[in-house]
Amino acid sequence: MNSPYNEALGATLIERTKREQIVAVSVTFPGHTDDDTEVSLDELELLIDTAGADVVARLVQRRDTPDHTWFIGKGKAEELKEICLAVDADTVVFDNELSPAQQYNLEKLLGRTALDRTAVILDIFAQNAHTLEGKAQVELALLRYRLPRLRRGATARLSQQRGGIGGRFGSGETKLEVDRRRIMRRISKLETDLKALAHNRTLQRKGRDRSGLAAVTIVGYTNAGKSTLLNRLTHAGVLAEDRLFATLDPTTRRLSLPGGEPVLLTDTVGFVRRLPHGLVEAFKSTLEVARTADFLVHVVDCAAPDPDGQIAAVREVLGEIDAQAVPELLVFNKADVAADVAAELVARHPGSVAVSAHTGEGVELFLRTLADRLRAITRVVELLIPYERGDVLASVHREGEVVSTFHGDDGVRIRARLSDASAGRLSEYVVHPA
Ligand SMILES: Nc1nc2c(ncn2[C@@H]2O[C@H](COP(=O)(O)OP(=O)(O)OP(=O)(O)O)[C@@H](O)[C@H]2O)c(=O)[nH]1
Ligand SMILES: [Mg+2]
Repeated sequence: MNSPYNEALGATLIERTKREQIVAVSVTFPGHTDDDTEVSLDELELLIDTAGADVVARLVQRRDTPDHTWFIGKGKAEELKEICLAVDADTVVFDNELSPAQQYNLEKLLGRTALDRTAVILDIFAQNAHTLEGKAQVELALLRYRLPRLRRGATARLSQQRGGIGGRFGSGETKLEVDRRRIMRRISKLETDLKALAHNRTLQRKGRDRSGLAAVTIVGYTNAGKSTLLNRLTHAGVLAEDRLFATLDPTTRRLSLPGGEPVLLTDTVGFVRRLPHGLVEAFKSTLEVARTADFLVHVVDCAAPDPDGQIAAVREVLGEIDAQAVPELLVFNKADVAADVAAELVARHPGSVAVSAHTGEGVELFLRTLADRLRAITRVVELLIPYERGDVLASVHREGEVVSTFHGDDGVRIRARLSDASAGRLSEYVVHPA
């Protein structure tokens, strides 16, 4: 298409594509305050912006329970329709999870696409997945989301645009049975592929375990500065951006701690409040790096509106993936822009540290603390190694810190500080676990 030349301005106008206009809706249920709702809506607005659309109006309601048909009350739904017309919205997005039926009923009433927070998060993930595994995981989550939302094509449908988040996620009209079967086949293919990829990852991890290095995984809320911290420490060159879910695929780098012992440091996908369960499920193999880590570095953004809420949300997801027992060091980041908050948080969370991944401030203390904490999760064991097993002796020296050596009749008696993993591997030589 040729760009139109505007005579009056004497210029060729570049057509601007209009961003999708969205009305955001949320319901406050008992046990939550209006403030909670606003914080969550602010975050939804960020998520929507990241997905490439604009929130042009917000609507909130207080209810005891969701309405079965509309989620909000019937009167409120009518009000929502008026607002959509007034602001010429393309799509409405609920901050709460809609059932397929509620989504469909709302779309019929409003004459435009109705979505929930889950769809927006899925959409961002879909845009940010780059590796084979990341893409397969996202596609799996998308299809599982879409399957119960397929509708027969008879209903007269929505005026509108088919682009944007709305176009990608609205309940679509389809040749129902054909599509359902096709989607189910694709889901089982993706499940098989992902299992194979996860198996490869396990093999890689076994190889890594043999290296004897402690595995440290950086976890935290999305946009907390995890990738920036990895970059600062290892010059990994990972994409770090003021954008939610910039990282989906894990990156591992070797890092030498003060005192010399190297560890493997991994940066991975961030978490968010109400991270859709289906997504956690689909990202299981990516999230393994948190569950199987020897240690977690939990990065928290001090400049965020509610750091404690973010810590709680991260811990909730860690619980969901069975990683709650992995020892954790809380690292309060962005201290350069929120020094007071950082100091207050460190005071309230014993053993935590404050850093700025951006300026490097506090990073040395963080590394020393990490080295100390890692040392504390190692233990001193006594081993008896036959003289002919020079290879075993060498691996004790490589993997641990030798405390004392005694040459006896039956072999070398060694006391060494070893990680649980190394001690386990060498268990046949262990004579005295301390
Ligand atoms: N002022 C300041 N900004 C920071 C600091 N660390 C990170 N940032 C900024 O915060 C934004 C997010 O940083 P990332 O490192 O991408 O955050 P992340 O936790 O990896 O985020 P996701 O991968 O999207 O979950 C970027 O704009 C960074 O420049 C810091 O210490 N101070
Ligand atoms: Mg990142």
